[in-house]
Amino acid sequence: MSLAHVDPEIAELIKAEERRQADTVKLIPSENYVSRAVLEATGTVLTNKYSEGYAGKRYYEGQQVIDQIESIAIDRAKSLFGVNHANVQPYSGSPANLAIYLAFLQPGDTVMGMGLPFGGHLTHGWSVSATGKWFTPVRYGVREDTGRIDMDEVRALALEHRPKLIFCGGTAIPREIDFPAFASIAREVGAVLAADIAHIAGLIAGGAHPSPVGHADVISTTTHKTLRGPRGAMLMATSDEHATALNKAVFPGLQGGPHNHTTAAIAVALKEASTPEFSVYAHQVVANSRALAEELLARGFDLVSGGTDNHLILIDLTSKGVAGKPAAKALDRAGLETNYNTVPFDPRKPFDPSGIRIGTPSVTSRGMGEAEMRQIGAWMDEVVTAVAKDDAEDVIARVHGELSELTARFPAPGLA
Ligand code: DSN
Repeated sequence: MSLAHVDPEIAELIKAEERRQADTVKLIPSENYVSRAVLEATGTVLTNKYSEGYAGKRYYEGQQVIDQIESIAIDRAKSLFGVNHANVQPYSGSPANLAIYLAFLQPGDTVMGMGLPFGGHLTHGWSVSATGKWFTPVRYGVREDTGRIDMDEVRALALEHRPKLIFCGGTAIPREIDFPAFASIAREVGAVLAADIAHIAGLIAGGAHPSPVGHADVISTTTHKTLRGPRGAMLMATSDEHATALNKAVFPGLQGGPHNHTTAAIAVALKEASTPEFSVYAHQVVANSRALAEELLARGFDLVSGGTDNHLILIDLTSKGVAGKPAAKALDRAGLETNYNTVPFDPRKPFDPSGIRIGTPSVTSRGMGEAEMRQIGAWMDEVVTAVAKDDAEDVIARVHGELSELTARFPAPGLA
C-alpha cells in the first residue's frame, strides 16, 4: 500500500516539504538538492538488509547484491578523489570524524582543530562534543584583522602542544584551505593530518578547489553538501595502514550495519560527480558565490575575510544594525533560507549571534547564475535594511512575491 494510503498525515507533510523546498531560495551552504536518481536509490529495499562487515567478510548471509553495491561505491570514490582506499559506511560526518579519533588516538590525547566560533566543527575538539570532553583540545582560529587562518599561529600551537591529530577544514570557512601548509606542520610534530572536506567535497571533485590528496593522511567528508549525494559520509586514505585503522574504527569500533540504501545513493552521486557537467556545476558554485559576495559588499555588507574563494559567505551584520537571528528569520519569511551563525570574535551568544551564513550550492543546482545572485543580494539587502528599521512586513511580502517568479523559472532538481 502506498504511503499516502498508510499514513496520509506523513505523506502530506512530505509533500508540504517538497513545496517548501521548491518555493524557497535555499542559501544554506551545507545543503543541496539531490537528483531524482539519488532520491530513487535512497528509497529502496536495500533498507531491509543487514550487512555488518565489509565486502567478502560479512556477519550475515545474503550479501550477493550488497557486496557489489558497496564495492562500486568504493571504487567510484577512489577514482573520483584519486585515493587508494575509501570507506563508505559512516552514517554521517560526526560518526566519520569520531572514527578518526578511535583509529589514531587514545582517550586524553591531544587534538588540534579550528575552534567552532572561528568556523571549525563540533567534532574537531569543541568543548560540548565528546571529542572535546574525552580528548585534550587545542584550538586555532583566524586573525582578527584578516579573518583568515594564520598558519604561523597554527605551527606555533602545534609545536607547543604536540597534538597527535590535527584537523583542517570546517563549517564556516569562506577561504581556500592550505592543505600543503597543514601537512608540513603535521609532519613536523608527528601528527596525523585529517582533512574534513565535508563542505567542499563537491568543489574538489569538480576541480574548483585544491585537493587534500597527497597532503592529508586521512580525509573525511559528508556526501550531502556540495557533493550532492544522500545524507551520509565517507573516509578516505592513501596508505594501507591508515585505511586498515579507519575500517576497524568504523566497524566494529563504532557502527553496526551500514545503511545500504544510502550506500547505493552515494554510488549514484559519485557517478554523477565524475561527469563534465558536475565540474561545470562546481565552478559555477564558486562563480555564483563570488558574484553574490560582490553584490553584498557593494551594498555595504561586512563579509568575514572580505569575500569568498568557495561556496560559502559569512556575513557579520553588526554594521547593518541587526543581529543574525532576527535577520535570518525575516529572510526566511521572505523565502530566502539562511542560517544565523557566530562570526569570529563574536561578542554575542551562539544562539543569538552577529552573523548569517549563506552559500550557493543549492541555487546553482537549480541552474541560477551570476545575474540571479545579484538579484538575491539586492533582496537580502532590502530585507535586512528593513529589519534594522523595524519596518519589514511590507518588504518581506513584496520580496516573497518577486522571488516566486524566480523559483518558478528555476525548478529544483529531484522535486516534482
Ligand atoms: N551541520 C553542518 C553544517 O551545516 O555545516 C556541519 O556539520
